[in-house]
Amino acid sequence: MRTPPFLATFAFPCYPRRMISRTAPIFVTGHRGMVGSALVRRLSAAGFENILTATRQELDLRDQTAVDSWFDRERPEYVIHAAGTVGGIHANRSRPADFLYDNLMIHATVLHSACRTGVSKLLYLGSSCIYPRDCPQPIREEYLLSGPLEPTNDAYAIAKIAGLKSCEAYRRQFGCNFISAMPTNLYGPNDNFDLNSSHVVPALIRKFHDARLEGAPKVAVWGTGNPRREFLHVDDLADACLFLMDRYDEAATINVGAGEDLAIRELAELIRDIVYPEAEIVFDSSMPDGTPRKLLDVTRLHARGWRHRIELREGLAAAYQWFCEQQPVATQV
Ligand code: GFB
Repeated sequence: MRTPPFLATFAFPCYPRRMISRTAPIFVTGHRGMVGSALVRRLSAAGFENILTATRQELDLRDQTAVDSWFDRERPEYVIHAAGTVGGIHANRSRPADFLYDNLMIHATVLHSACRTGVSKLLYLGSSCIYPRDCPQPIREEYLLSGPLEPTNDAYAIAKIAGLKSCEAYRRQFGCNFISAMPTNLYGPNDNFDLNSSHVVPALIRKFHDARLEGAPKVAVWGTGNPRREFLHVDDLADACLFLMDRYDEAATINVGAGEDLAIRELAELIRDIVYPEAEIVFDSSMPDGTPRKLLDVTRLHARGWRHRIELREGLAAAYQWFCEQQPVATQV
């Protein structure tokens, strides 16, 4: 697979010890999404020769019978479980039943089939929203279930916590090497830029871009701008996933992040300076702020030798370049 130009500069290290086979079949669920497509790029670049994927039309991951048949036929050796129904704060607040049902079903069927067919190793991807709304910062993995969740995404969080606990349960009962990682807020190519369902980075990239095309002087940022968020480029996450598949076999979940955060106001200014420096930022207090802060403690991952490589400003510029490359030529500026 040709490395897209905007990724050419993000050369990733080749970790010294290879722990999983590069020839055995490895199933990446959700391969068309932002995380799944980054995983396929990273695994291909690392020399994996047998990457298995299935579109939603080919395989409804909520259907246990269909998932069982697929696993019986394809017999993956490894699984990286990136599929899910995901979205930003507004989507989570508007569709809690969808987020709960879809994500519970998707991980239940995949983990059940993976255990039944003897998958050697599975990596389950959760989310930083699983941690209590007001836990100490930075958030350590052991803070899980130590307090109430953020109401705007508690349904999704419960589903992701169930997935994490399922990995532990299959390990305890059947000895499955199912590991789990909790990524922070992600951004990058193949993100969702729909303004009603997206996360903040793609939403602001789209808003500033459209405002510049239309000559609109102001751009509305939701909430107060005071909440703080940590952001990790999705290609760093994919690299961390390969690192964990090669070198992490513990039951405990592990945080994956950049280890630094900024206020939404500062993020908006960064994206404005990249996309539309003349724009005026206004804040829409009718929209929710959500969790005040969710900075992950990544000490355990750093101690094992992995660190992110794509800094936020550079990553945002690459994400905007990718976004522009997807626009019809007529609208590119
Ligand atoms: O990225 P986001 O939607 O999700 O919002 P969360 C982050 C912050 O950006 C919130 C603000 O304080 C939003 O109010 N924000 C400002 C905006 N302008 C916008 C905008 O135009 N669009 C959006 N979407 N936000 C998600 C969870 O929480 O974090 C998911 O809902 C998942 O389930 C994800 O866990 C990692 O960071 O608040």
